[in-house]
Amino acid sequence: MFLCGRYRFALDRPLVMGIINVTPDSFSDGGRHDSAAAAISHGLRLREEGADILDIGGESTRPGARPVSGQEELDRVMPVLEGLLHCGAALSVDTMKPAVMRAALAAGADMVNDVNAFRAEGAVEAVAGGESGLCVMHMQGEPRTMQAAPHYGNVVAEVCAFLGARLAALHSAGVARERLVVDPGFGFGKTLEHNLALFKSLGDLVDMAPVLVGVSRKSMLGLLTGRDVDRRMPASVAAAVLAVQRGAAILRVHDVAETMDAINVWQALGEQQ
Ligand code: HH2
Repeated sequence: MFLCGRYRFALDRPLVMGIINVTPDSFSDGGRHDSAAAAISHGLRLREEGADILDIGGESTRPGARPVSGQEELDRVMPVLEGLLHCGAALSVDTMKPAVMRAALAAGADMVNDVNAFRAEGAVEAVAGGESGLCVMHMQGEPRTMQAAPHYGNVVAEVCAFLGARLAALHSAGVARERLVVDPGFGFGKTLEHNLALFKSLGDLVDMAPVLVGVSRKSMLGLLTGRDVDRRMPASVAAAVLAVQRGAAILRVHDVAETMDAINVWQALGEQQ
């Protein structure tokens, strides 16, 4: 079971988290939904297409991205959160900032997705109370510089150890296990080889907590296919199905309808075997 604010997901089927970037500079859809009205109508469309969770982000984490101030992030995220509050999907806020976490939870957000794994001062305290879902992601370095020279001795062991330590920190702050999901953080301080090793070892993470996978339209798929970002949907859908096969519980995707179709077909054909 995954406890996610107003929602309790049984995890008897993969969940789809649709991405809403309210940013001018996100790598694949930057600038497309940067007015609140556009972001809200995009969210409603993703919900109609079947998204279980909508992930609202007001700061791009693409390699080299410029950090934004807390106020700027709040101004981007809060109107969208309020506009989608009763759309029928759980609402997640993608943020590294404790002040944004607190404001979003107070306004009714169901989940906090922190690519920094709640390491900022005050982040654990900001989310410890209540019943919100929490995504704990691995990142080496910080977005501005993380792709400069990623290095690991053993990437899978190091990512597992990091996530285990962050889960322990959250448990000891009183966070129930049912609230937590982990994410190896594809593309966050990782080369293609690191990403491939982690993808092949998703099964190692599944024992720790439900696993969220975010590979949608990312550059690792560009490297594998030679496609520009606006032509990576088929590769993203293929990777989503493989992630589910390896035990992923939640898929963070831009293309909700296509991902839902692929999962439904995979499940129906799989059940016939
Ligand atoms: N990837 C991105 C942002 N947030 N959160 C989790 N848990 N896992 C991910 O893999 C992940 C994430 C980057 O993708 P996107 O939101 O499309 O772009 P940007 O950060 O440029 O807004």
